[in-house]
Amino acid sequence: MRFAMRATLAASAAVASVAVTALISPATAQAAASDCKSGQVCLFENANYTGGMMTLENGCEKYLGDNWFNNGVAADNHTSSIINNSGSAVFFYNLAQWPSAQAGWHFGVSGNSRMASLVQVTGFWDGAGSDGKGYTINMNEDISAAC
Ligand SMILES: [Ca+2]
Ligand SMILES: [Ca+2]
Repeated sequence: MRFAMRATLAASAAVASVAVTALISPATAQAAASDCKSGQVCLFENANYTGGMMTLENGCEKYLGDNWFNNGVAADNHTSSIINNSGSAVFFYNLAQWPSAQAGWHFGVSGNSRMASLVQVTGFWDGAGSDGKGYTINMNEDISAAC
């Protein structure tokens, strides 16, 4: 009986330890630029490639409303820096492009390049009156799709 009690206590302690680790890890997860591997396109929660990180699968996420950084923070409207380690340009939009394309702002990040901040990017307007010209706009915390 005494042995059984001791075993139960040990098991409870182990479970509690796992639970605490699971709760703490996501909140303290800090990505770094080196976490974005060759070929990947990576969105970071904070400027300078810090905070949570997520990668684009197949180069596209036309709806970021159901995506999260690896620390549990919602990806939609929270991206603040980008690394594009793919060989192709990727475009980022202030409006979700799924289920249908939306007219709004977009900007591009060339293949094998990165942007440590999105506060001043060269954006293009896709809506009515689109003139094909680049404008300096603030896309920090304003990305809802990428492709
Ligand atoms: Ca998505
Ligand atoms: Ca952010």
